[in-house]
Order: sequence, then C-alpha cells, then structure tokens
Amino acid sequence: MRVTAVSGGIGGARFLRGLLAVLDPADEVTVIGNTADDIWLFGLKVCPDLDTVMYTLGGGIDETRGWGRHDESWQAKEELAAYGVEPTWFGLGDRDLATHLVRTQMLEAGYPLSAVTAVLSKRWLASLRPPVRLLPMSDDRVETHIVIEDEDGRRAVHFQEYWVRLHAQVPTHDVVVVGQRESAPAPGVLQAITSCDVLLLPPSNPVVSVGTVLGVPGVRDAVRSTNAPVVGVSPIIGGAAVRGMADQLLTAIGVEVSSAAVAAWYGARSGGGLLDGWLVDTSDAASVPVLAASGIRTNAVPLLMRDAATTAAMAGATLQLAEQCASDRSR
Ligand code: FO1
Repeated sequence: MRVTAVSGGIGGARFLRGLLAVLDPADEVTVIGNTADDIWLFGLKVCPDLDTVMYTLGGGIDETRGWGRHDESWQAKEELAAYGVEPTWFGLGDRDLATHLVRTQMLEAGYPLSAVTAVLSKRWLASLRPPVRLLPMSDDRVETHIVIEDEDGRRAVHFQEYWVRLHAQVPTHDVVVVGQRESAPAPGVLQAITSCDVLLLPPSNPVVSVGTVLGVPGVRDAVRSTNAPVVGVSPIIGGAAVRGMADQLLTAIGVEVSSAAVAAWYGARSGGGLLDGWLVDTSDAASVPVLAASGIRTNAVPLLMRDAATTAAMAGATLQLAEQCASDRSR
C-alpha cells in the first residue's frame, strides 16, 4: 500500500512514527513536508519541519523539546550570543548545525531543496521499513509571515519570530505566505498525491503546516482528483489546540477553534473540498453526525498522542477510516 502524508513539525512527525508502527514493511510512505517555516539564519537555511520529520523518524530527535537533536550542546549558540549577533531567541544546537551546513552548502552549489533533502534523508530514513521518502512541498522559497499588532504598531514578522520569540502571545491579524503563489510543487509531490492508495492530513497545524502545503499551486487540485481516500486528523481536541498554538492562527483566518470547524475549513471532497474522512477525539464525538451530514465520514477515537502505543492506535484508526472511505467511493 502506498501512503502519502502531508506533515508539519512535531505533531505530524509523531503521528508518522505511529503510522510506521502499524504499516507493513512492504508498504511505501511518502511525506510531503512543509517548508514555509524555513528561515535563513547566520547565512544558513534552516528547515524546521523537514528536520523534525527526519530526526523524529530517524531516532535523532530530542523527545522533550520535540525539535532538534538529542544529546545536544549549544556552544556555537553561546559564542554567537557573545558576539551580540541576533537572533539569540532561536536555538541552533551544535549537532543540528551540521544539517544546516550540509543543506546550505548544497543549495549554494545549485542543488534544489528536494535533492538536498534526499541526501540528508539517506542518513536518517534509509534503514526504515516501510521505506519513507521525504519531499519538500516546493523547491522554491516560501515563507510564512504573521501580521501582528503590538506597541510598535502593526507589522509582519517571520513565523519563527512569532512562534519562538513571541510565543504566539501577541494579537494576530493575518497569515501571509510569502512566495506561495509563485511556487511550484517539488518533483514527485503531485505524483505522490495522485498515485497513492491513502492520503493523510496528520494533526499538524492546519493553517501554517498543512495549509501551506495545500496552498502550493496545483496541490489542492491534485488532492481533489486523487483516487485515494483523503483522511484528516483533527489537531484540536475538545476546543483546544493539542500542541503549539493552532488555535491562535485559526482565529486569525476566521476559523472557530473546534475539530468540526477545521474539518469544514478543509471541506468535504463531495462538496468541492478535500476530505473524505475526519478523525476527531472521543471528547468531540458530538460533532460526528454534523460532519457526516456534510459528506465527511467521521470517527471518534482517542487522539492524544501520549505514547507510542496510543499514537500507533490512532494511526491505525486513520487507515481503517481510509478503508471505509474507499468503500464509500467505490459505491
Ligand atoms: N522552537 C522553539 O520553541 N525554540 C527554538 O529555539 C527552536 C529552535 C529550532 C531549531 C531548529 C529547528 O528545526 C526547530 C526549532 N524550533 C524551535 C522549533 C520550530 O520553531 C518549530 O518546530 C516549527 O517551526 C513549527 O512547526
């Protein structure tokens, strides 16, 4: 079975780890990673979501932080701060730096991000069964900026400044994905969507992780046209974002913070949207009939990824729902 999954950072990567645990070694997984979080720092290209997927699936992640490398040290970060260079609020660990150095070196030699990601993935993903291919959503530069308002007035800040320095605790007016309209899907992305057997939208941030991938010209149409069932997993449990600040950004784009509102925002494929199936937490079971009536087959299962076992069970539930959706579609 060929499974394609869109992924952001921490939540998506953890979900994928559970997915690998329930798939057969003969299956194939393609991850389309969000690159709109990317940031140039100290002359280096940092791709947080791609790195979080590689490190999480490849065993290099720091489990407590959910990002960056375990057994990390911060000497270079301290030295940079000693020179007074900014930003000091974004932690680049010494081990993590090697990833950005290799990536930047290859980009400057003219390799596209997809080729760079293939090389970096060899180290982290090559031994996985089922095999996992990680594709950036685009080889073009796409950057999420958030329009905020504070004592300095209204201005756009890079997503990482909003997320890491401001902790999303500042009035948010809009999400602007710079370069998205001009971007093209990276090689293999559209094909991974149209030729897979199951397409999954994991519980990553619907606005700045999944939404940014879907916003790459051509991707949404590919999702709507694929023969594979399209199943999403709610990142909202009981009216609150599970991790990070999905709720804050949903409000910025006028979407209510609920699993039903996020599903409606993705839309039912039968109504011109994207979803055939939607997984909500048991605490949101009341939304199942409403969503079913809108054309989205919805199941309620425990969605909190407490540990490997609950995450694997949740991933298993998405595959079961995909099967139900596939039989719906074959009718
Ligand atoms: N998140 C933080 O909250 N603080 C950091 O200093 C930080 C550094 C960092 C470095 C590399 C990297 O790949 C991720 C990093 N993150 C940090 C997480 C990152 O902001 C988020 O994982 C994504 O951008 C959101 O999905």
